[in-house]
Amino acid sequence: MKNKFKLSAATLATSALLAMMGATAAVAAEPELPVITQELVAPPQLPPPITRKTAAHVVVNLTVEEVEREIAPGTRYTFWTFGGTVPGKFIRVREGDTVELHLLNLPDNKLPHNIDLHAVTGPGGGAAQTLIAPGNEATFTFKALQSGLYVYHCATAPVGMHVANGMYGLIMVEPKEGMEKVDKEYYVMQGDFYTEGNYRAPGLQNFDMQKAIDEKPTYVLFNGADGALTGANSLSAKANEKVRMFFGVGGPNITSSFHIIGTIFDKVYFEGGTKFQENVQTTMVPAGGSAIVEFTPRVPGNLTLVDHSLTRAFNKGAIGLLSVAGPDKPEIYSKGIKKPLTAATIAKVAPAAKPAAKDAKPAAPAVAAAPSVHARGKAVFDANCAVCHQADAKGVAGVFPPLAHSDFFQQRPYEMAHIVLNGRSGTMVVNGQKYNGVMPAQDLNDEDISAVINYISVELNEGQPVLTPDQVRDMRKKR
Ligand code: HEC
Ligand SMILES: [Cu+2]
Repeated sequence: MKNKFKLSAATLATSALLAMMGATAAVAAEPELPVITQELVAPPQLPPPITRKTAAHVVVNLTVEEVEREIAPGTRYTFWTFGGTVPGKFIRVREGDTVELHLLNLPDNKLPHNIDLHAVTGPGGGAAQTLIAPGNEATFTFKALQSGLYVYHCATAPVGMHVANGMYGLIMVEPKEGMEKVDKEYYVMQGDFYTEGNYRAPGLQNFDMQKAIDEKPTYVLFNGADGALTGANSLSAKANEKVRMFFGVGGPNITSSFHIIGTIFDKVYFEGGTKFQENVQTTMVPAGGSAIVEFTPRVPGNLTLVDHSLTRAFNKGAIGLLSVAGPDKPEIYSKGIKKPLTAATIAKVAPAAKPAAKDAKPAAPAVAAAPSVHARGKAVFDANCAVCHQADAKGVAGVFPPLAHSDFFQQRPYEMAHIVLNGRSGTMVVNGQKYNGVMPAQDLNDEDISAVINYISVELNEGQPVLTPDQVRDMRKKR
């Protein structure tokens, strides 16, 4: 079985070379290489580092799959993928290897697809050889001449649309001497997505070509989904482990100011090339480009991956977490001290007390909420409220009031949407504790406000769902 495959692989390699060089003599010189089949794993994982010291003939079987799945909690989208995942399956070869790439276009797919690998030396990067309709398989062979981290993507017209639907991945061509040993490796790619509905608008969303042309993405995401690297999907590492991240930008349009909050990159192989820069905070990664970043978390807690063009992170989804386990190291990172200002300090800075915002409107009738709405409410809470009200919703005494078991909330749950819509400042008493803070108005849509308020009511205050998106819309009109 294995021998048979080897034979056919060699035949294919030969015919491709023949086509490329138009000569028979050069082919005979190609030594017999051991045949290896590329292991394919789902991101954020990737195949292990290469340990062999000699060239191989690496067979890569990539299957194009058009799949509908969640792009955000409660929002669905039809992705086009290499291997069923966004980004596509990671390919890992060694400089000098011959790569035999098989592209399969599943019979149930609707469109022709192909692949252009930036690791290829030759016109189109394989695009012409691999352009196939559903129900076909294409094969072509190339030699990985230059080491580096390269993007691959579909190059079928309209190319921007195929890429916008998730058709990109990374191929690492390791240098002959191999890569330095690290403790952990991850695979992350950023991409911009364009849907007809707004960010997190529920239901199945169509691709919006005009938004793509205008370069106004609805989503900017790591690994193809809002939440692909947060919550249960967060990455992890132990303190003092060396972490390497293979990072790429599929685009189609938006470059990344890639940054990890809470660490400094020890090394950045900028632009995916062979040289590195040290002690980097943020690295710029172009669309269709990459970087290898290495860092060493030292203290426990969450590191946050962002596109530091920040509204993409906080309003379009480009956020991920890497949770670090280990003992506290106060000499590196102290817990800090917080205390109320003294009367003397207050006198110096002379704050003008702001009047309390006027609360409004009678209670509305109870409304039912589906389980998916709860998932959405939690997602909205985690992304927008937890930063102040804390992940456990218990708040910080005297600074951020609790949302869990809040008597203030429970008295008028319906009115809390006004606070989210309009913000609030001035004094309030929650569970007997006085607060005099500022809550900024939250830039959320009607569905998200309704979902988060219902989530707080049902899950955090043992109450009922209290309002529908339409009721929020009416409040918004009246504000
Ligand atoms: C930047 C910090 C901040 C963020 C983000 C924030 N809040 Fe608040 N929130 C506050 C502060 C401060 C108060 C108290 C305001 C005052 O003193 O008038 C408050 C008060 C509230 C209250 C009324 C008090 C209570 O505990 O019941 C509710 C309800 C509330 N926030 C909900 C939310 C929701 C829902 C979100 C997310 C969509 C959110 N907040 C995001 C800071 C924040
Ligand atoms: Cu395609």
